[in-house]
Amino acid sequence: MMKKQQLTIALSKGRILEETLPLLEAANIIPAENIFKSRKLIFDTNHDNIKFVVIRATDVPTYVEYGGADMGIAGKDVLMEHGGKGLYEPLDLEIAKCKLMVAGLTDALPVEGRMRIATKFVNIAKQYFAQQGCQVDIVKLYGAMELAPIMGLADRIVDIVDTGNTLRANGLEPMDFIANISSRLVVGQPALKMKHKQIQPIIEMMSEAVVNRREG
Ligand code: PRT
Ligand code: MG
Repeated sequence: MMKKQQLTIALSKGRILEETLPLLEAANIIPAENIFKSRKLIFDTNHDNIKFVVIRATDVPTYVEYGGADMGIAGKDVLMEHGGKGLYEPLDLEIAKCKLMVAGLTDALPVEGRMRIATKFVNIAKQYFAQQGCQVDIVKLYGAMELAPIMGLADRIVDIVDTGNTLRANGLEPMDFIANISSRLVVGQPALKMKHKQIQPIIEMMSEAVVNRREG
């Protein structure tokens, strides 16, 4: 019998990890130790040929694109911002759902001339406003986007909104909808070719788990 190939799955640490593990478990892939209680970056699983790497959400598409991991799980926001080059996206996991929105101060007036947009999603914002035929200047921030309009750094922000509580708590409101977001399973181009036999049943089992969860 042919030896099983090594398979590395990149997981986003942070808020989506907790919802990710049950879906992997449904595909019978279970970490060998508690990921939340460890400072390790690489985790063994119940399969001696499958490993997890647990990294920043924004680094997941990069790892998978360059073959540093064979497949990964990341938010659609992160995948859109990355651009999706070299990534195949076979499955919507329907977890960590939220929306990408344009937001601004409550009762903000329409802006005369070029708007200034603060966001960590620079590529998404560029593309969105270009589609709207709207000339904007984009300011890259790494967090707490809500602060930017309050401090006069920007007219609007592009950010993730779930309940809207964070916006409201800071005197902002959602204005324009950009996209619905959920987490996706991604597979890299090289793995898709070389490890298809190994990956296909995993996708199928996870897909079943997504349906069961939906119909739960
Ligand atoms: O924290 P780090 O810089 O490492 O990366 P990250 O912020 O991208 O990771 P993490 O773990 O915070 O989020 C991972 C993914 O979760 C995102 O890429 C989204 O796909 C998804 N997700 C789902 C969310 C939310 N819901 C969410 N509510 N990500 C962020 N938020 C934040 C949002 O930025 C805002 O500050 O929650 C706030 C808004 O929530 P409401 O309920 O107040 O509207
Ligand atoms: Mg975060």
